[in-house]
Amino acid sequence: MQSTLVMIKPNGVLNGIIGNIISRYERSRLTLSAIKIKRPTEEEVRGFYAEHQEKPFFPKLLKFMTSGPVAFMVLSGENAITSARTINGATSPEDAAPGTIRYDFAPDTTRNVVHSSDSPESAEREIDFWFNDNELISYPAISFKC
Ligand code: FUP
Repeated sequence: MQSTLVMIKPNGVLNGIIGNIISRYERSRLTLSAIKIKRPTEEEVRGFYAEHQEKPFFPKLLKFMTSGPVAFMVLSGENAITSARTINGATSPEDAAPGTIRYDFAPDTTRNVVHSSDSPESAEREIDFWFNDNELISYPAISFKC
């Protein structure tokens, strides 16, 4: 069992596709261990995306990520990190495969609708960044076999 940090970015929340996005993860047998919605502060976004602070696209990313509410969640299941990233699609929507979230909804790379952790080390750091241990719960995977 693995966990990953997923964010539905402001354009996903404001355009009412939280349910659509969560359904995709659930259909891949990922379960929600935690979820909350809040508008991140500039300081939080700078800390979260510290590795990108010096990149030319950072000011645009910072403005976008602080522009509205973000849905933060921890998804758990077999290969949760790879599964969530496959469902999301490539970072740039032009490279995203048909059927992925970013192919379907992302207007450009900055506003690419979702984030999910790229490694077990990032997942640990990112989950810890947005959640306290007592906000996480684990339960058996869904089988959908009734
Ligand atoms: P990802 O792992 O898919 O979230 O992608 P990165 O960590 O490479 O990038 C983090 C965020 O920076 C992306 F979600 C969007 C933004 N970004 C840009 O705006 N332009 C770029 O050229 C690369 C990333």
